[in-house]
Amino acid sequence: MCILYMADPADAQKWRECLSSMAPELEFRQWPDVGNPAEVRYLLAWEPPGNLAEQFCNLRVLYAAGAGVDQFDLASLPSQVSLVRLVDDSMAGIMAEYVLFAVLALHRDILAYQQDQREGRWQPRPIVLASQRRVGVMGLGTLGRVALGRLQPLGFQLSGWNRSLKDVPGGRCYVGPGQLDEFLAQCDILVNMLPLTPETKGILNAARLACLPHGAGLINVGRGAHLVEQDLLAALDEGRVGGAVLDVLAQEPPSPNNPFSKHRRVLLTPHIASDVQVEGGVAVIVENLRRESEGMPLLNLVDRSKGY
Ligand code: NDP
Ligand code: OXD
Repeated sequence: MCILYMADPADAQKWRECLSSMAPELEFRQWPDVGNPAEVRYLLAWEPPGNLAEQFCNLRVLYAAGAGVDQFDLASLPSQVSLVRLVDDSMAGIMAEYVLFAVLALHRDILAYQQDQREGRWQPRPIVLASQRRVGVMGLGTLGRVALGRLQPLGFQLSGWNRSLKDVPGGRCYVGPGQLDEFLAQCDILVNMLPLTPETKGILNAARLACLPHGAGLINVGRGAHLVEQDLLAALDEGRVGGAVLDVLAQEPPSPNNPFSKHRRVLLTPHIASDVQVEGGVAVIVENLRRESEGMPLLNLVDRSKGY
């Protein structure tokens, strides 16, 4: 029984060591040294090769090397292969750190102070209490719920928007497309933590941004394709959106003339809000070996009909 590693070669040794200590029954192989492809039962990849069924006739589980699975063509995955995300608590904690940082940066006008510093101004701005600031999170999944839990002690007014009803600490959960505009209208700072699916692609467009209170802040840690970048640029230029922290872009890395790169009201980071953690990922694989042997449903299984 073997697991074939096809993710970042730089991390292969860490995965090999952790798997051999936590799941010694699994033989570790690294692409392109496949050996006998019929022995490959598990595959760990950011993006797998095409025609999986023909290449690996006994493949049972495809482990996505991350939380998002939008890079996979779900329709072309063989039906007998389960797709599982390697997201865990530590990955959610790392994401929550980034969200806290970005919310606080927008809350305390840090982008404007950075610009003041560059231009030689010493100009205090009025302080808004956290209790007067409304922070809304779109997507209350594994990552969104942890971020909300970490924001709560800071005293913000919290809300969430999700497909199904979820608990929002101290605040309201808005549900489904019918309550989206109402949700947006009360977000002084909006955090996008949705998965990218046909339903959520382009969800942050001119019409939705226009629902936000004037001067609201936007944080995008989901995927670049959630945002219609031209629409955000227009909203920033008109002051309808006051500032944005973007960890993801439609094109990564951005071209040198990307208009956000030098925008005074935008903070860009190179898709580092979180990342898969080897120990946590291996713990998911180990738990799933147990579940598989007991005929139980797998942990972090992607629902292909929903796309996440
Ligand atoms: P989950 O699958 O655990 O959660 C997704 C949540 O979004 C669910 O609560 C789901 O609702 C909700 N949702 C999905 N579609 C819709 C919709 N159409 N309308 C309303 N709500 C919807 O995902 P994670 O929390 O683990 O990850 C979220 C995303 O974060 C990833 O897909 C990835 O794109 C991104 N990411 C970014 C990283 C970065 O470094 N920038 C790192 C890791 C992840 P329901 O509960 O009802 O199913
Ligand atoms: C992920 C990511 O989805 O790093 O895991 O973006």
